[in-house]
Formats: sequence, structure tokens, C-alpha cells
Amino acid sequence: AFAIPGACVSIVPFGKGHINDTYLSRWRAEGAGGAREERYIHQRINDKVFRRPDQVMENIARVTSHLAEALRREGAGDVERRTLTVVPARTGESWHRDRGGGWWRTYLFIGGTRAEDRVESPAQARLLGAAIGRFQRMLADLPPPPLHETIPSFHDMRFRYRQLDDALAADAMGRARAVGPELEFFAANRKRGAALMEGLESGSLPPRICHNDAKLNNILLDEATGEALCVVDLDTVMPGTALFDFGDLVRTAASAASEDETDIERITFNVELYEALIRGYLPEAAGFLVPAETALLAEAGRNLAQIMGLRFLADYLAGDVYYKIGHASHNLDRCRNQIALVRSMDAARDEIDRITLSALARTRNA
Ligand code: ADP
Ligand code: GN1
Ligand code: MG
Repeated sequence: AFAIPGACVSIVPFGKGHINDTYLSRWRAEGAGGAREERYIHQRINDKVFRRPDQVMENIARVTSHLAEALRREGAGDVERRTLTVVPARTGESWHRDRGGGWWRTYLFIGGTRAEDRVESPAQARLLGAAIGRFQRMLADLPPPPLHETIPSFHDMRFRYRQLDDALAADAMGRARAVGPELEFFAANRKRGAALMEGLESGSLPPRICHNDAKLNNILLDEATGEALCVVDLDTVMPGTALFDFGDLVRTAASAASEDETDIERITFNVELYEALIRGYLPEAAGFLVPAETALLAEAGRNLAQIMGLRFLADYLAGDVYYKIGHASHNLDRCRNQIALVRSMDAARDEIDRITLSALARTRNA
């Protein structure tokens, strides 16, 4: 269905995403210089999560062409490794529907890269911070119309609390009695968690195009150099606050453990990695961030960890209907992981504030 030359040699499941079905394929084409092998990524878009895959793809086509143009303008080499490239269907659309109604898309495979669940070093964290800042900066001048909102209320904490309340009331799996301490934690933090959405609603936080899923394993790292090469998983690129992305990166890249770690003792917030992230992010983002945004940078990681914890718990109670899971308690384990991370961030709050202020001062003086 897609405009790929040659013959398919193999196709295998790929990656560790929680939402879509991802495959890697190899193709062999005979050319003037002999046989050539090309690789592609194919994804079946999760249409339970994304109700309008056509709108998702319309967003992604606009965003990827805009990024490619911006990269070329800035003289970046290897543009096809620095942004996703959509391979159109033979119909000319950016998607293909199979006979069962499933929605598919194809990207060029970005080889020589890996997606990690933990950061290796402060130097790498700095490059990751810069990658997300750059991504936001390059999309700041995307011409109208606004992008489609592919998942409504995606990072709206109050909506996520309501989902938890509903899942708890229904208690579809009879799991509610086993999650008392987690429910207590979320009840105690209900008010504090609203800060980002309140800022967006009051207008103090300007709406911006953001990625909305800027976690560590959605950024491909160059195998050879460790460089943060390409931000992938663009399904949720839509309006939001820049803090959603900074926060998602902080919660995943400055945690000493991965999101799947179950040993609570090991889930600690690493302030050294946080410092590197923010020092990488600010030089790219300082040109557009307003004071109301910089004032909430220190809160962003905590906020995003809270919302992910809530979502994992709601899905656990609802019977694991949203996230892909590897074992029965996976969503509960992930929820506990995020709670431990919030606690560790709270314990480090003075240090986080100090590092944030000093990074802001450094950027202003640079
Ligand atoms: P999900 O929405 O399920 O998380 P992603 O779009 O993030 O799906 O893809 C899953 C994984 O596949 C990514 O984390 C990344 O490792 C890999 N991946 C996705 N697109 C590409 C690509 N074009 N080239 C190389 N790897 C990719
Ligand atoms: C999902 O698709 P993936 O695995 O990159 C989820 C994010 C969560 C993340 C938690 C569309 O991201 O919101 O932060 O899992 N994506 C969607 O790991 O819900
Ligand atoms: Mg992903």
C-alpha cells in the first residue's frame, strides 16, 4: 500500500511503545549500483486512543515538513535522521486503511540509533534537554491553522482525577481495596497538581505547540555519538504548555530508574541529571519562555509524574484497557514508581529550586 520500491525481505515487531503497534521492515531494491537494502517503520495507529487517525496524520505531515524545512534552513546535516519522514501511501494519503479498517502509516527507519529508558550521563541529559527545547523552538512558527487536538484534555489533571474517580466507582476488576495507599497519595496531592492547567486556563501560561509525550524513549539517540538525534512519536503534537514537555523529559530522564522499576528504593530523583537537562533546555527555549513559564519549570517534572501515576492507577482499576502491559500488576507498578519519584522530587525541592534559578541566571547572562 505504501510507495516503497523493491521487495519486502522481512518484517518484525519493533520498539517498546505503550500505544501503537510498531514494525520494522527490510526491503531490497535493484538499482544501477546493485542491490540496495532500505528499512522502514510501519505502525498501526491505536484507534481506540486516537479517534481520528486522519487528523493525527494531518498534524504529523505538517509538523514533519515544517521541522525538515527548519533543519535545512539552520544548516543541519542528515535531515532525514533528525526528523521523522512520512512515506506516503500509493493513494497519496499519509495513511493507509486495511480491509479490517485498521489505520497504518510508514516512516523512513532512522538507523544507527537507540531509544533508552535511562540516561547514561549528565552530558547526554544536556543534549536531551537541548533536543526538546529545539523541537519546541522550531515549531513555534508553524503557520496556522492550529493543529488538531488529537486527544482532548490529555494533560488536564482534573480530567485525569475524574477518570480515576470513575474507575474507582466502577471498580471493574475488584482491585480498589488493594490500592488504598495510592488513593490516599493522590487525594492529598489533588490541589497541588492543578497548577499547570490553571495557568493555561487563566492565560498566564501561553499555549504553545508541544510534543505532549516528550519522554526519554521517544527521543532517538545516535549509537555512534550518543547525541539526542530525533524526537519521535508525534501523535500528540498539539497545543499545550511548554512545561508539559520539559516536565515529561525531567520525570523520565532525571529519574535514577526507569518507569518500569519496581524496587522503590532505587527510584530517586537525580539532581545532577536535572541540572544537565535544564542547562541543555534553556539556551534553546529561553528566547520564547515567559516569566510565568520559567516560574513553573521546577514544578513541571513533579506535575507530569503525578499525572502519569494517576493515569496508570486509573488504567489498573479499569482493567488495563489503555496501556500495553507485560504483567498483571504492570500499571500498578508504574503508578507506584511515579509516586516514589514525586516523593523523591519533593524531598529534593530546595535543591531543584536552587538549580533552576541558577540555570536561568546563567542563560540570562550568556
Ligand atoms: P508508541 O506510540 O507506541 O510509543 P512510537 O512512535 O514511540 O510508538 O514508536 C515506538 C518505538 O519505535 C520508539 O520508541 C522508537 O524506539 C521506535 N521508532 C519509532 N519510529 C522510528 C523511526 N522512524 N526510526 C527508528 N525507530 C523508530
Ligand atoms: C504513552 O506511546 P508512549 O509509550 O510513548 C502515553 C504517554 C505516557 C507514556 C508513559 C498517547 O507513551 O502519555 O506518558 O505512555 N501516550 C499516550 O510511559 O497516551
Ligand atoms: Mg513512544
